[in-house]
Amino acid sequence: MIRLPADRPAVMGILNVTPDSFSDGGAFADWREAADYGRSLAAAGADIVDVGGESTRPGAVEVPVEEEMRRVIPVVSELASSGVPVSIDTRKATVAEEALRAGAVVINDVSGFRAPDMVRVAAESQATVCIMHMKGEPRNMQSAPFYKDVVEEVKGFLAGQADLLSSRGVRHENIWVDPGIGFGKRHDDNLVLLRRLEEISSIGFPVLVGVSRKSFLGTISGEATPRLRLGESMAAGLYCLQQGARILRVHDVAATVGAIRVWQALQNSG
Ligand code: HH2
Repeated sequence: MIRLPADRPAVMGILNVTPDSFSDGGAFADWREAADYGRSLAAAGADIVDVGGESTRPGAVEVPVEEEMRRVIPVVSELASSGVPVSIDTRKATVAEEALRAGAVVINDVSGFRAPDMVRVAAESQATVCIMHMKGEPRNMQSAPFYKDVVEEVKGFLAGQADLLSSRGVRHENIWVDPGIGFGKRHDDNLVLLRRLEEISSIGFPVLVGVSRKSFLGTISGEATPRLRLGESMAAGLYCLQQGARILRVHDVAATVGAIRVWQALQNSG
């Protein structure tokens, strides 16, 4: 488990150990390089480093469990032994279990703990869990998603999964929720979710949001290259904080930490 800072939002730095992630796939030659990068994210101010070995970009196919383990476990283990708080970004219970054994303290499941095995692993551990909403699976999630009221549906799902995990013994303070920006959402669904983020906070758990470099930002600004969406990512991240988000999941840690400091100084001035 991990405790959030009481006096400021937290930053989760993204470490993708994948050949095909949408903005930074294939960046590392081996696990040592990936771990060095993770340490640099912590040095830049990340409170948590989120290690993922399977891309969840729209259309991505599932990675076999052995391959995902081979990618992430040495990195998790190395970072944890350097004292970096690690989150494991996985949909597979076996990977989550092994990552916890290697020292991870957060399970970030983009499937929102829909798999009974994932619920079991969470319940048997002391880990913090991040429940994310996704409609469908990465391979089909962007084919005609539809909601009557996206906020109500996402909120209902997150509250239901939080209840399920609580009933199995996961402590309230170890649960975070995430609306899953870009996961089975149309452009306007993403915008509405961010505008009404306070309604998601109202279910009583810290809200984590991942907007960094995502394609809805490119749709707004016209920037087609994900890693050039820094300004877009900062603007959206600060907007989320204004709407009550407690944790930002980002690629650009140093820029985000600086932006948060300025935002907070302005909030607290006068
Ligand atoms: N977004 C991505 C992956 N994991 N986890 C949470 N809790 N929230 C998110 O919004 C989220 C997430 C997708 O981004 P990224 O890891 O950069 O890309 P990819 O899935 O292609 O590896």
